[in-house]
Amino acid sequence: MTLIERVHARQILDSRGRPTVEVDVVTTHGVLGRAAVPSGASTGTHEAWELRDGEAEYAGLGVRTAVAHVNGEIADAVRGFDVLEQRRLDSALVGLDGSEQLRRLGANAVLGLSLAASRAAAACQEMPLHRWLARLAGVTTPTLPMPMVNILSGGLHAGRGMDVQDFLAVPVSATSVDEAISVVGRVRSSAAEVMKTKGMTTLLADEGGLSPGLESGRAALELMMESIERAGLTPGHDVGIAVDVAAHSLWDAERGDYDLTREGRHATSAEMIDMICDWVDHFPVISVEDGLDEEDWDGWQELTRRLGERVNLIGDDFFTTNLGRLGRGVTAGAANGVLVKVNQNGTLTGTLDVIRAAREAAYVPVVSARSGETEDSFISDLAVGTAAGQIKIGSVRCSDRLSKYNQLLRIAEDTTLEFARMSAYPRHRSASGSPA
Ligand code: 2PG
Ligand code: MG
Repeated sequence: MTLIERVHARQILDSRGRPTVEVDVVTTHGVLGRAAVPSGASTGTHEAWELRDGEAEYAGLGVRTAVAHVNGEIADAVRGFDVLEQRRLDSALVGLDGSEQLRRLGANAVLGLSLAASRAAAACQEMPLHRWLARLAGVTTPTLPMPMVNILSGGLHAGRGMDVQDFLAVPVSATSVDEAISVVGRVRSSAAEVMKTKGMTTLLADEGGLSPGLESGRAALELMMESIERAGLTPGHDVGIAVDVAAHSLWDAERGDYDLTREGRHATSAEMIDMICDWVDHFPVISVEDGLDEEDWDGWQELTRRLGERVNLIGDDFFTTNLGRLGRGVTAGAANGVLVKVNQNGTLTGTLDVIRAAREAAYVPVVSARSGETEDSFISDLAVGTAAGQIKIGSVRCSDRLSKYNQLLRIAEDTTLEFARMSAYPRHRSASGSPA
């Protein structure tokens, strides 16, 4: 049977050594579904609420209260629920919490249960998780996603060594997910070689990327170009560049502008837009995430007017995987893509709804990890099952990242699944000028 019999949550550690919630859901036939909750560093104000204990243990970051909520109130409420009825379960959880942003029970408590239940549901039906998620999402043709892979890190993931948070490689000419991972692996390794020859440190940032501490975005893009070429690949043709500015972390609320500390200057919204346009004009930048602050709506509209026909403009902190904010963005003509993070939303069903709404509005989704991750590879199945077309996991280093790449490789053994290639980049033209 597929009814929930037992629920057990525990406090485990994430890739930054910080506590997070793991939940086990066991059905009446003893089938186990287990899931762990990720955690961000550069977070948006409108994200679902991560409940932390605020006590001495782990410098206030313990999650024992959230764990107790799962083992107590949530377990009592969901016992007897059918794991096959994910929407019903998730709306019961949201109703039980009853607060804005799931503040009362904690989104980390609610999400842990939600994801674990879906794993149990897949296991009960002896179905791979991505197939079950496809069914929940109403997707008939799951696909393997194109990865965007972190090479250089800055911002809150690398001690603010660079102002911009992420420079990523997109293996645009890859014809399989296997090849895609191997191509970006070459770029990652050659970036380390280039940095060594320049006498730079090659220690790892939070997502396994390198942290060259360069003073400007342009300098980082030049390093990306050199790394791609040193790997024997052609920038633009073989490998495109994606950037996550994570501009909310640069926002200076007092001055109402952006603090580019490493560049030693402040920038207005218009200057940020000019800077991003300059990158797109001079480098094979095909995707820009959070180019502006989460409340800079006018700026987002202008950025979309200037670049929306040429590159993917992805809202992360801007949309926070929130249906209402995405809807507002669509109406305003702000951005043309949405980052999808399960813990920004708080439930699996809510996350699937955001992906569906994005698709209906012709906004491209990017299923994404958080900078604080565990060995849980749920998002790989989510990206495949929803046919999102893109996934952002981090660098090809560290087990918390590799668990997800490796899961993609496992899923890819099902040869009936197609690789999305560049389908999530409708604005991209290959070097020959023909649509990709
Ligand atoms: C982001 C994510 C992942 P964080 O900004 O896109 O790179 O970072 O989890 O810290 O929000
Ligand atoms: Mg981001």
